Amino acid sequence: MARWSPLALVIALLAAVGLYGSTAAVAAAPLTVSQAISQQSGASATVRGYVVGQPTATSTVIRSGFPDDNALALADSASETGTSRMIYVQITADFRASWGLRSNPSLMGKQIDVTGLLTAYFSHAGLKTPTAFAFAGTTPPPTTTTTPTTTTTSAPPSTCESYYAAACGKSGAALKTALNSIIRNHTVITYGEVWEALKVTDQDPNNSNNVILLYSGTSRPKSSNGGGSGVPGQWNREHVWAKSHGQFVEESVPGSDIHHLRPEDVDVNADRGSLDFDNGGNPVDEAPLSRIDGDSFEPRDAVKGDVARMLFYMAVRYESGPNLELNNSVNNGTAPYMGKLSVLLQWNKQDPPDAFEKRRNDVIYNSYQHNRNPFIDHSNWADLIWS
Ligand SMILES: [Ca+2]
Ligand SMILES: [Ca+2]
Ligand SMILES: [Ca+2]
Repeated sequence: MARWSPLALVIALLAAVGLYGSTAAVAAAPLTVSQAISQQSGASATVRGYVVGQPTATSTVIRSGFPDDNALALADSASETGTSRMIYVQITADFRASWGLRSNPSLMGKQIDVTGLLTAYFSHAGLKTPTAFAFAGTTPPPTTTTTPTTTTTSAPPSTCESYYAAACGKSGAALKTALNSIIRNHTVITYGEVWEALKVTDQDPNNSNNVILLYSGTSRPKSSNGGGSGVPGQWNREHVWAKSHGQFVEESVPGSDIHHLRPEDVDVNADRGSLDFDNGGNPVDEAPLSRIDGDSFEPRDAVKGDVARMLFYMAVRYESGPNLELNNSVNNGTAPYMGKLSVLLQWNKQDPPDAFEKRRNDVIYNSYQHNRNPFIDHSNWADLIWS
C-alpha cells in the first residue's frame, strides 16, 4: 500500500479539487526590513530579512549568549548593527522551539520570512503576533499565472540555502565538521519521554494504534510497550547504536536521542544485544528476515539503509563525550566504535530513504529534537565523508 506523507496528501487532495496550482492566489512579495520599519500600520505582512540578534531593550540587540527564545531582530544586511535599521520580531510560544535564538543560535545570519502584524515591539519598529516563519527561498514563489503546477512530495528544509547552508559544497572532514555544527544542539528529551515519541515517529502508516518494529517489521499495538526482558508480545526501546559502544547510559544525550532509537520486540532486542552490524548468519527468532551470528547482526533488507543512516548520524552528531565513530570491525566491545563501515555504506545505497524514514526525520525535527539526520536528506553525503 502506498505511504503518503501528510503534506503530499494535502497537495494531492487540493490538486484533485483544482485548488493547487491552477487557481492559487497571488501572493504579495515580502517587504524589506526598511519598508516594514516605515509601514508600522498594524496590518499583516510578510517581512524578509537577515537574523542579526535578539532585542532585549529598545536600543539593545545582543548577538550571542541569548537569554531566551522570545524575540529576534531582522535587518536588510546580515552585518547590520544599527538598531534603527532593524525590525524587532515577537516569537510567540508555538514558534520558540524552532525560531528562538537560545534554542537555535545557528539562525544568526540566515535570511528568513516572517508573517505578522506591523506594530511596535519593545517601543521600536516591530512585527508582532506572528503566524508563519520560513527560510527565505523555501516559501513558494508568488504565483501570477494559471499554469498547472507539478505536485511534489513533502520536502524537508534540506536545501543548501537553508538548514544545510554551512555544509553545502563540502566533503570529507570539512563536511563532517559542518554537519556536526548544524545538528549538535538538539532539544534533549528524557528517556521516559522516548516511549511516547516512538509511538509517533514509528507509527504504522496503515494502523494508527500500532508501531512498526525495526528488525522484524511486525506491526504491534502501541500499548504493548514496556515489559521486562523476555515478556512475550511486548516492545521496548532499541538503541541501534548500542549503549555499550562508548558506554553511555539511557538517561544521557546519546541515550535518549530518538534519531537512533526504534521500537523492537523485547526478545529480538536482547538477541541483537550490542553486536556490530555485518552481513551473514542465521535467521533471528521472531525476526526471520534479519540474521545473526556470533559477532554481528544483519537487519532485514527493508531497514538496512535506515540502520546505516542512523549510525552515520550518531558518528557525526557525537564528536565528544563520547566521540562515536565508525570502523570496519566487528567485536568492537565497549570502544566507542561501530562497524562495519564498508557494509553500512553498501546498505545505504541498497536501501535508500523511503517515505516512512523521511516522515520520521521530519517528526523528530518538527516536534521533538529540532535537529535532522542529514543522511536521510542527502544519503550521498555518507560517501563524501567516508568513502
Ligand atoms: Ca558475523
Ligand atoms: Ca528502508
Ligand atoms: Ca564522532
